[in-house]
Amino acid sequence: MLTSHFEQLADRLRKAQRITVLTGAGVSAASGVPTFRGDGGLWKNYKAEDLATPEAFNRDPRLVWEWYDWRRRLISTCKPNAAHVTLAGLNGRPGFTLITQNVDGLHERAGSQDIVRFHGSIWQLRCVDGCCEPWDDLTVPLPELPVKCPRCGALARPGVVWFGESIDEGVLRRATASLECDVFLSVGTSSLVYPAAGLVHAAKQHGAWAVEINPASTGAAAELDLVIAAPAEEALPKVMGMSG
Ligand code: BJW
Repeated sequence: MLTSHFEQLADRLRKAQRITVLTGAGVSAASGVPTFRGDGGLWKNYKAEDLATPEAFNRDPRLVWEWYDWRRRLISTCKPNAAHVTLAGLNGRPGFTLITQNVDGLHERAGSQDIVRFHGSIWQLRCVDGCCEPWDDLTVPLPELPVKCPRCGALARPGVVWFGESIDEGVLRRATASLECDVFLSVGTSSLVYPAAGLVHAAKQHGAWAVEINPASTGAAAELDLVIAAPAEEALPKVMGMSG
């Protein structure tokens, strides 16, 4: 039964002119990057409102930076897995868009390009006063916390999207443009965090065939045409292998 699901998806992908893939934390789980929700998820041990909101950062920038510095160190020891590598293989295919909610940079390290980074990047920093353009900083551990802007000395912050913050306009525009697709594939996301979780619905309204790869049931269930209940690092190589 599962094999026929793989074949169905492979067949759709083979025939599709436009494919949009949305990834979430589950894609990096096999690399050792913790997910947010569920057993072992970050939100089991840490409160989002203490660490991933602008209010938390204003209250205690050092605490927030310590958490991000710990995550940067952890991620720096992780390597892309077969799911990242398989998606990187679609690089440059006309009509293909990769949207990721992940901030870990593992898609980039696997070779994916032109990624729509919906929630930013943990490897990008920016001045809270906006005196300069955001900059990349791969240093682990960061030498001084909280990090300061090298140009004006104000606080710097991680270039990620916290709860209550808007998605970058250019990012939202690119994501929205990709919703007019033949296949919308959601991989490794709980589909609980908006507006990312609304993308599958919007793609369906544009006539997309919507499919999910996730070992657990998610918030997108009602929207889906097909569910492949399997880990991304196993399912993606298998499906792409079948789609030729
Ligand atoms: C596997 C696997 C394997 C395991 N293979 N799978 C509409 C309705 C309700 C609420 C809202 C709404 N609109 C806005 C909101 C508020 C809020 C929100 O959505 N809250 C909900 C949680 C209730 N949204 C926002 O605040 C957003 N901003 C916004 O809407 O702006 C407008 C606005 C402006 C002003 C005021 C109010 C609104 C911003 C959301 C930003 C989210 N940020 C985070 C942190 C990023 C930085 C960081 O990493 O530190 O983004 S939270 C966290 O969740 C992170 C993730 O990208 C995001 C999604 O998580 P994801 O990827 O789905 O991970 P998990 O852990 O949830 O799921 C993992 C899945 O993998 C599971 O399903 C597993 O089964 C699966 N899995 N192993 C495949 N091997």
